[in-house]
Amino acid sequence: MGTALIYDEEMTKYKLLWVDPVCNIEVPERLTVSHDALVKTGLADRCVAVPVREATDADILLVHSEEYLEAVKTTPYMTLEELKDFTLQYGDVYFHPNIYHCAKLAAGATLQLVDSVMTGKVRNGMALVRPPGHHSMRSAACGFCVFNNVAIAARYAKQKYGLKRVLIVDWDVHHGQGVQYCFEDDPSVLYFSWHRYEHQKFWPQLRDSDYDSVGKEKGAGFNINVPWNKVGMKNCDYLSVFCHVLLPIAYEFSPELVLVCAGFDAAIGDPEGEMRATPDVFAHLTHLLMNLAGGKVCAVLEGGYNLTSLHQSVCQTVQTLLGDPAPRPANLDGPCTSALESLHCVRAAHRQYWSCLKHAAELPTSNISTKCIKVTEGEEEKQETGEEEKSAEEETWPEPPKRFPPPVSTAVVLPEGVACPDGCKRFSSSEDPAIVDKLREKFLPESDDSDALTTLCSLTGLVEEMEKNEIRNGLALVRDVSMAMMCVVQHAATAHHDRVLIVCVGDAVVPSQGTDDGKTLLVQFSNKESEEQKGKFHIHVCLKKGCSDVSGFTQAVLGLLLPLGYEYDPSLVLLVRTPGSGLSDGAWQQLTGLLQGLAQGHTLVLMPEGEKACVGPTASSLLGVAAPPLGKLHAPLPEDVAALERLRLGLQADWKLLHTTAPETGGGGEEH
Ligand code: Q9C
Ligand code: ZN
Repeated sequence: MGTALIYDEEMTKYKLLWVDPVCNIEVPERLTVSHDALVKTGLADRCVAVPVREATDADILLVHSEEYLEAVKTTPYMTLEELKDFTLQYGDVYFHPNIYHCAKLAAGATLQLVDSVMTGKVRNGMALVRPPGHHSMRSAACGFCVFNNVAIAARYAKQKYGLKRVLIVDWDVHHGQGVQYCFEDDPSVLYFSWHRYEHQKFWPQLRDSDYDSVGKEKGAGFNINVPWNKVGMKNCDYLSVFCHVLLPIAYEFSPELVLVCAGFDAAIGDPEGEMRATPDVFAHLTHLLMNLAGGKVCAVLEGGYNLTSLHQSVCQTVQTLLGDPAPRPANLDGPCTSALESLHCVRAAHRQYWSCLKHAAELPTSNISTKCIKVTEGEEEKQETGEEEKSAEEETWPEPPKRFPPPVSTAVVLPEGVACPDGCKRFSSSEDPAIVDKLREKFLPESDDSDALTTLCSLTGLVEEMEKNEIRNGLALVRDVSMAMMCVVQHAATAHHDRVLIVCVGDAVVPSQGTDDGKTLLVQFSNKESEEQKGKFHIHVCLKKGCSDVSGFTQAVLGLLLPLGYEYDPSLVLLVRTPGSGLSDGAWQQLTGLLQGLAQGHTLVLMPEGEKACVGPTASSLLGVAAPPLGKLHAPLPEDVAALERLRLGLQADWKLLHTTAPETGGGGEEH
């Protein structure tokens, strides 16, 4: 199952015809550079090309008023003066004789994408469109947008495929107020947006864009706004909001389809956003959504005005949709104070609606509220740092490194008699006698179990192949998981793996030796009440029913394991399942899928021989098949939520990505 790419050159055939410094950034080249980059990198060739179509009147009327549609219909016949006049009634938008045609194609392209994904023709996809859509409202063009492509698509998907829950993730740097207004009272469409806000000083300067616009009536809780009150937000700020707000709520919601308002003006170098996230962050944002809705993710271009960061970000997004492993996340040095203030406010505003946030801190006292306008009348405060402030467009950053998917995706080490799952490769390493002797001496001194020795030997070989990027990930059924784990950890250190993240599901005797020097980070999930925390690198997550409560487990994975994993940035993930872990296949597949955003997808899974039935589901997740949806999650056990919160608080001193509130300094002024 492939990835759709929807594009038509026709959508480059309109442009600004008069002088307007507000609109001159929205140029046809936005589309051509993006598409050219996909062609040059060979990514376009790997996608399924799906043709665009014109949205019909009926499609457009799903969101827009008849009067507005009829008015737009007359624009192709207008003179230049009439177009200018027509434009004047709206804000930050321009018309052109061909824009109506392009707007129909942009909406139609989005619907073609939804159809391709919903009918199973492809797994996911991206539509490269102009004009964008998320600012346009029922009866108004706005912010370069004419028809609300994604809003139309959400209504269309609900109507045509009977969907009950659609998630819209708007990672464009502007607030998609058009989408918010469309679904404000509708609990079947969950809308999430982060946006440059600056205490309402940034366009579109709406009170409605703040964190306390949570939706109305039945839709209360289904509108999530994350206002950025400072510019310069980085990868860490974005990932933190995904881990601590979007993902927990999205998993609880359990969408049947994910639509992304995929603007790239939140990336570094963009003159509108003035943020500092690098293009590779979009690989991670995309990856983190790909296990929702059974992988049904439709990304639709919105903004993005720095042509370089735009095409780099588009490539990162498409390459991830295609299933290539994400690059290692770099420099996650902790969210900034302003981002933490926003995070705190959003979580507080939503805690009454989502059980995953039940224990979130209450709204901060007014002095750190994001509403507090710290800027003095008129001029922006400018901290004189001596260093000249760079304008966004002068910003430079290295080109994201090329991503090479290893020749082998998934290697398996299985006992004879256990079939090799489709798409995987059976792995056995040539048995170098010197290595075999060492392994025997260390791990099997007084046994002559040659099968066990062969398995250990294969595991060490597998670790080396992953380090060389010849193999992406692997899976092994072993007799003694603890011993295999020990063997892999010891070998990884000699095979140049700088850091190994060990995720252990269930009770096992885990090696505590060597987990205090930072070369390994051990996170263990079980129902065994643990003694005190054993230090920064040995973390025990205790859940009352172990891993059998899917809600509690999911919450622990999203709010604890993922941020720890991202901040630790391992070069290898060792995922260990112990006998009788109680974890359902679905939750296990989610875990396996999510962890592959780390370590360039280098995950080695160890399972006990008794769990043969789990080989198939695990292999499928390792191969990049989306995990099946977990269904709407019920509230986790209150004691688990409380325990997780305590654990998170206790670990905050060591792990910055676990913070969800700003330090109480009274003002929260310091920045980056
Ligand atoms: N500098 C999209 O990204 N102008 N639209 C703002 C403040 C409007 C952006 C002026 C920007 C519209 C789809
Ligand atoms: Zn934008």
